[in-house]
Amino acid sequence: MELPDFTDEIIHYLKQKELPSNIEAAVILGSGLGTFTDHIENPFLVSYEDIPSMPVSSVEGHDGKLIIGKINDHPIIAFSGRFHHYEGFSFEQTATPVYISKALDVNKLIISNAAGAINTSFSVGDLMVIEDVIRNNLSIAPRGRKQHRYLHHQYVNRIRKIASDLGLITQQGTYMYVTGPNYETKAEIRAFRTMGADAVGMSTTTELFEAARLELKSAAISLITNMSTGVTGDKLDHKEVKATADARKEDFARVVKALIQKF
Ligand code: CYT
Repeated sequence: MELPDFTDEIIHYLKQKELPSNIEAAVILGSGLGTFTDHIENPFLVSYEDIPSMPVSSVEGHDGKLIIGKINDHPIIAFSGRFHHYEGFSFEQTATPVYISKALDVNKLIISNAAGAINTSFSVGDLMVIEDVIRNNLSIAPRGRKQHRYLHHQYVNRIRKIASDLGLITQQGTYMYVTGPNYETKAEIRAFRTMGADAVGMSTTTELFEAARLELKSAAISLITNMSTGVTGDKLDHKEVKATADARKEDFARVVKALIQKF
């Protein structure tokens, strides 16, 4: 399986660290959701800064480390701090955690993000299981033309069932990718709604495409941190995104932990 050249040094460095060989799942943590790492038992931490060729995120609410450890005896790797195209990273660089996961033979991936609701029946704090995506920039799948099945419908139902067994109601829907970094205009949100989008955000999509190409099984969950522009008339700011993530991070962690065991 072909990984981009810039990952060679990253993987070489990590392989010297004698990481466990049986890591079952990788978790990519979205804005404000980094505290999931507090749940990891016996954490072994590597700062992105210490890894040669590793991108380092500059966004508030994003840490810069990967953590290897266990969740209920399941070995996992978590990425706290992700990479956005609007920070100046190439689309390929934004998928770095996927390449690392593949190189470490991890075959399950759980992706999370903070997103704005376009669907007016959603509420702030909802968890939305992503069933499909819309790209506003069709160059984001870096390699090859093949259309992969990047999200399997039966997984969406299973993830929702796993959450509902915990007493948590989830939404499901289509995630609209925008490049950012600025929030969308009112007219854009109206347009995206007409296109069939339920939520909007600035990440996840390249990771999903690359994970599919590399044959990882993916689940993707959006935390609805705000209603998107024009839905309520409130002004958007990154503080609201972080406050909602703070209020909902424990339920998010419960779902991810259950997914690690059962997905
Ligand atoms: N919210 C968000 N748009 C939004 O409204 N978290 C990303 C993009």
